[in-house]
Amino acid sequence: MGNEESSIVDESTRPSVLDARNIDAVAKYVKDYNVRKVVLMVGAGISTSAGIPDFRSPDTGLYANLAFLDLEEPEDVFDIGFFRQNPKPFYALAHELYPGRYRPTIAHSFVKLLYNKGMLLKHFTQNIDCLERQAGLPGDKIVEAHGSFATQRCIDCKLPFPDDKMHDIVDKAEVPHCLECNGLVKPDIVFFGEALPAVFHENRSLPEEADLCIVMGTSLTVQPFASLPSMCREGTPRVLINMQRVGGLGSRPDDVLVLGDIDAGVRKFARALGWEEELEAVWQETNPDPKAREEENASPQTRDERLRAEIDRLTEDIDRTLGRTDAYQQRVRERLGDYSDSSSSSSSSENGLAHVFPHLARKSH
Ligand code: CNA
Repeated sequence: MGNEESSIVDESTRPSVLDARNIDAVAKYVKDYNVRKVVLMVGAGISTSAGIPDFRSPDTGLYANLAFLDLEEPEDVFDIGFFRQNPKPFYALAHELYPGRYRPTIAHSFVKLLYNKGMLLKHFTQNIDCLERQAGLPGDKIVEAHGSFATQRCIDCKLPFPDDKMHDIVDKAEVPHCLECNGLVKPDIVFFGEALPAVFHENRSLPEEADLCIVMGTSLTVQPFASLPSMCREGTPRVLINMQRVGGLGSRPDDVLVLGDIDAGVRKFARALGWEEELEAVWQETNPDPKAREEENASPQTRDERLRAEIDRLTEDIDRTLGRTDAYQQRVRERLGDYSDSSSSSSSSENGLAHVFPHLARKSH
C-alpha cells in the first residue's frame, strides 16, 4: 500500500517542501514545520459513513424516497418558489435529515482534534448536516458554504425563529410559521436561486494563509467552493483523502493523494501523526450511548487482546474500503454522466440549486 498516494501523480515531479509525496512525509512536515494553520475543504463524503443517505441511489437515496410525496419533480423540494406554495415536502425531508439523528464520523472528529491542538485555521464545508458542530467544532471555525440546519428564519420578514421551537416542529414533521408575521420559516440552507452566505465570501481567500490544506469527501464539482484548494499558495502541501482524484489535486509537487475510504484514510493520517488513540478518544465522545461509549473506552488488558483489536480494526478498514469501492465507482460513473451535462453551468443562477445539490440539478427542458 506504501506508494498508493503517488500512483496517479507524475512521478518525475519531486516535492518542493515535503520529503516525499506520501502521508508519512506530510506527518513529518506537520511536526518539523510546527504547522498551526490547517484549512479543510469537505463535502458529502465525510458524512456517508454516518448513514446520511446519498440523494441519488435508486433505492435508498432520499431522492428515490421522496417519490411518496408525489412531487412532479423531486428537486422541487429545494425550490424557493415551490416552497412558498407547498413547504410540506421540504419538511418531510428535513424531518429525515435534521441534526441529532446521526453521529459524526471519525473524519469530523479528526477536524475536532486539529481544533483541540490549536491547529485549525478554518473548516470549509458544503454539508448542511451540522455534523461538524455536533463533533464539537465551534461555529466560528466553520464556513458552511451552502448553509445548514443550524439556524432558521422567516422567508418574508427574515426574523430568526427559536431553535427549540424549530426542533419540536421538525420532529413532528410539521411546518413552522413566523411568530411575528406568520410567514413560512425555512432553515438557512441555500435553496435554488439563493446566494451563498456572506461568511463564505468573507473567508474565501483565507486558504492563502494556510500551511496545510486537507480536502476530503468532495467531488469538487460545485463552484465557487471547488476553487478553494487553488487559493492555497504554491508550496503549501495539499492532502486529498477521497475515493478518487478530484479537482486537479495531485498536480502540484506538494500534493499528496490518499485514495480510498475516508475513514480509513483519516485513521492512516492519524497513525502517521502518532495521534491514533487521541483520535479514537475524541470520536468516542460523540457516541450518544453512554454504555457503548464505556465499552469503546475499556482498553484491552493483555497484549493478545490488543493484537486482536488491531487485527479487527485493520480487517474492518479493508472490508469497508473493498465494500465501498464498487458502489462508489458505479456512483462516480453515473455522476460523471450528470456532470458532463450540468457542470459548465453549475454556478449560473438559472441552474438554481446545482450549486447546493448538483446531483439533483434541474434538467433543462
Ligand atoms: P459529491 O459530489 O456527492 O461528492 C462526494 C465525494 O465523496 C465523491 O468524490 C465520492 O466518491 C466521495 N465519497 C463519498 N463517500 C466516501 C467514502 N466513504 N470514502 C471516500 N470517498 C467518499 O458531494 P459534494 O459535497 O462534493 O457535493 C456538493 C453538494 C452535495 C453539497 O452542496 C452538499 O450540500 C450536498 N450534500 C450534502 C450532504 C450532507 O450534508 N451530508 C449529503 C448529500 C449531499
